[in-house]
Amino acid sequence: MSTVLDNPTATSRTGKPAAAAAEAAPEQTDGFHLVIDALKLNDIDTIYGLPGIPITDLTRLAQAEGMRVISFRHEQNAGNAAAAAGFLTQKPGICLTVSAPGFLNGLTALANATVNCFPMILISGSSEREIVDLQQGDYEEMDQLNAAKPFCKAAYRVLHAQDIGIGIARAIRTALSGRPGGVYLDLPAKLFSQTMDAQAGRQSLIKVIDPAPRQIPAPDAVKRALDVLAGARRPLILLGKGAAYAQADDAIRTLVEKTGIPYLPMSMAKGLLPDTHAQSAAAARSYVLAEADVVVLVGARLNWLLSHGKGKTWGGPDPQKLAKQFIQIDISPTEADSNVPIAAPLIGDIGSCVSALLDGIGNQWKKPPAEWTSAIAERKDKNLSKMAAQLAQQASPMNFHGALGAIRDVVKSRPDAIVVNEGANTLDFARSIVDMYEPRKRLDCGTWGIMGIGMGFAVAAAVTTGKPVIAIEGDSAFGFSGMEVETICRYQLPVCVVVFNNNGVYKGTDVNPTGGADPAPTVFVKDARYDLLMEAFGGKGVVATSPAELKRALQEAVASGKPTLINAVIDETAGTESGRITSLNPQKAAINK
Ligand code: ADP
Ligand code: TZD
Repeated sequence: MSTVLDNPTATSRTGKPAAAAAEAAPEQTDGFHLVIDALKLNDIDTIYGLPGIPITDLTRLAQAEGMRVISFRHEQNAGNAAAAAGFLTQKPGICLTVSAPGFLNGLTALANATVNCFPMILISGSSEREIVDLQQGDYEEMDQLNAAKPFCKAAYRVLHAQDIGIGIARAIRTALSGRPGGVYLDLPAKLFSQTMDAQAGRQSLIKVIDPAPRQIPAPDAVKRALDVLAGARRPLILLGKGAAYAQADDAIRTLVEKTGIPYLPMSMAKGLLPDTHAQSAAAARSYVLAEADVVVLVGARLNWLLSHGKGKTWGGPDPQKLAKQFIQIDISPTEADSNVPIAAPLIGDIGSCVSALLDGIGNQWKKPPAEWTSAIAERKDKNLSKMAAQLAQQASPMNFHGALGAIRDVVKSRPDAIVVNEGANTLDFARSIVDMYEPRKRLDCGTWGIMGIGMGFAVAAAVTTGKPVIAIEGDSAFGFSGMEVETICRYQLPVCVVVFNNNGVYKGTDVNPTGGADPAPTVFVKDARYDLLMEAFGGKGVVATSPAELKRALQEAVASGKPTLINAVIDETAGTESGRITSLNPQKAAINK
């Protein structure tokens, strides 16, 4: 249900005192102002974008009207920022782009947001419909509405100023309700200068009421889930980024602690409970996935990141033969059975579902058998002490463990800092080494394993929270969005980028097999000075060659809140091809030439 704005406080758009303007002619508004007013009415206070025809004045006016406008160097980064803002705040992040090429640059981010279930709205200006539809060659001509459709939950276009309120309301509701995701909103150039009576304009705006309504699970589904769980001898709770997004932190923590069930966080669910929690089974991941007999999925999909719920990772070729059962809490009813049978789907929002389980459990719950929890503890201890030895390494140039050990210490002392992380080895090692202590403090390549989210996510994390941001970046990964260090400097954001510089994609040791002058495809300029990129824009650049140097530089950066880039010199032989997903690389066939 929605209400119209009936008591607005808008000022005259004519520039004349309101009373005089009213006498002269009825107060007017236009498409530009209606878009801004509609966003503000829905408590959206920030736009991530890149100006140009036809939206330049929209960015100027939005700033003039008190919105924060964060202007990027490439639309993909603005889009990634919007997506991360959506994940962190449960409000759709807004990305604003120009027509065709700007729109297409933003589209990857829109698709990535949708794949990751992050709410965002890509608003693009577009060329004139009459010309586009007859393919008469307009400036930046493209049928953007249709191009966007496969990459988002819905795509809408507004043709008349009086429909702007409806268009924005529909975009917000679609992005947030059910499974969150990306929405495209097409605003043709002509719309912005359309005028209408200001009072009628105000009344056309909609404040979206309850855009993500709670979805209460059915009592019989709750009972079924509890029955399955009660029969478990080796239960496991698996927390995904849906659980982090849901902001049901207390209920989730209570569920874990009250049941005593060991839990495993997916990478962006780290910190929902501190990684140092006694019930975390992260350091015994392979063991618990293979051995658990009942797994409660909380906002986590059984996709490639979880080996599709089958195979060796899960203890055998056919988990059904092992009588492994899944309980799946998800807002999307079609997620169940996507990869393996789900014994107990629990459909609803995570807060409501977890609360319903807690109500059903009452105070009678029997904690899991000690042989299960002590077997996990034993493996955890062994793996953690093995890791502690590796982390203590002080080799220079650094390896991944030495460098990440230093970062781990700094994050421990600043648990409020947000970690952004991308790369291959840099991602895989950081995910397991750097402990997180608070919810929604870790943002990474997510469901696609996409490179290029780094600086966009870092900007959004800093803008939405004001907290320090530590971006742990492979040198290849950093390159995808590296120019945004200028944006970070321009807005003076508390972001410290740590580039893991090992001279290439994965590592820096490949050679051209022909002996020709071209370097191998995975190799970069050796010993590049990424730190100077930050200095070019007035930020601080540091070279760190040892864990001690890296730790000191990072501590200083976080304490100062100043834009900093630490060029962390990593041994170019460290790391493996594709990090931990080498197995997904197609094998070269043994062909005789
Ligand atoms: P991960 O990559 O961490 O395993 P996924 O992105 O695969 O997590 O899964 C997130 C899941 O969470 C999606 O299936 C999505 O439908 C679900 N989800 C998102 N928000 C909510 C919510 N508020 N309540 C219930 N489920 C949610
Ligand atoms: N392009 C995009 C958009 N996403 C991708 N995932 C890739 C290309 C392929 N790719 C990976 O999957 S990881 C990676 C690429 C290019 C970079 C790995 O090198 P790095 O990290 O320097 O960032 P490490 O830590 O040195 O391995």
